[in-house]
Amino acid sequence: CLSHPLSSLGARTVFHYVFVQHLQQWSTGTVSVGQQINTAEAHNDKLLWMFSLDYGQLFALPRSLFYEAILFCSDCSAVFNSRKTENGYYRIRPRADREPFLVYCDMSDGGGWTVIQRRSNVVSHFRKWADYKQGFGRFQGKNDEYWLGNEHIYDLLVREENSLKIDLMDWHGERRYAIYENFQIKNEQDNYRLWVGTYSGNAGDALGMPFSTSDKDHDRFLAGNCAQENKCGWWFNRCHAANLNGQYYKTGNYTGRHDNGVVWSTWRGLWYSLKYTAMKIRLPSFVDVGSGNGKSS
Ligand SMILES: [Ca+2]
Repeated sequence: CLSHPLSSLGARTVFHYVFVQHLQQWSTGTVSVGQQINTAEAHNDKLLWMFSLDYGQLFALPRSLFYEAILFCSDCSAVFNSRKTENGYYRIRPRADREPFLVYCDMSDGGGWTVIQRRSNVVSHFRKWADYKQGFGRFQGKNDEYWLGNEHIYDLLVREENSLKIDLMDWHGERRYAIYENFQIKNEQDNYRLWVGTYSGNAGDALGMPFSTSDKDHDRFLAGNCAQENKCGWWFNRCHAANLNGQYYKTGNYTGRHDNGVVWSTWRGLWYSLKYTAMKIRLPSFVDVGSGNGKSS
């Protein structure tokens, strides 16, 4: 996560990261930074020390350790603030006690957006609870699509209040967006129930409910299973006003037994499947310190 110069970082920026200690070089126990060691794990011939440090603590580290550090940002806002302002995939770590994972960082639109969902292609979304929990899709190409995973999304959202922005595009290239303040999801015991605050935007307001998949039905459709009908997982009600994980129709308008397309009904209705969608989150307090010129494309 870290890039030079150190002094450009906010004093309160907190990093989750791992030091790789080569056992041949340093004897066990020589690394000690206050009481900040969360865990230490042995992996082959290396010892991984996991810390959560702020800028002051980081700066106080011995230089020899510093250069061995492998740093992970907690989200794409932290990536952006470390002056990595290119769109692309970055490995982030919202929780020090869990493994880092890849995510697409949208550094346009003000920068610092952590993208939790992208649609644009042909990855099947007809998957069970476990897949939606862990995440699926492709994490390489510029246009790859994925679901980040409900656990990862939960870990990203649990730390602080986040805004959700949804980007939509139809088959004529027309774009709309929806912004929700204070986007939260509950944990798995509460079926990743979605909660959103104030809506703003030009796409209309179309969200609510717990998460459902074909094997775990939490919707309000008593006679059936919305996730089965729509062939995907989503926060279904009876069944939906929006479903960005729906079937990908390459025609825009579609017909069928069920309104199971990539749908945002308050904009294009239930029988229009969108060409591109993304869901992305960012701290409302995020300040674009990277560019300093307020650029947003
Ligand atoms: Ca049902």
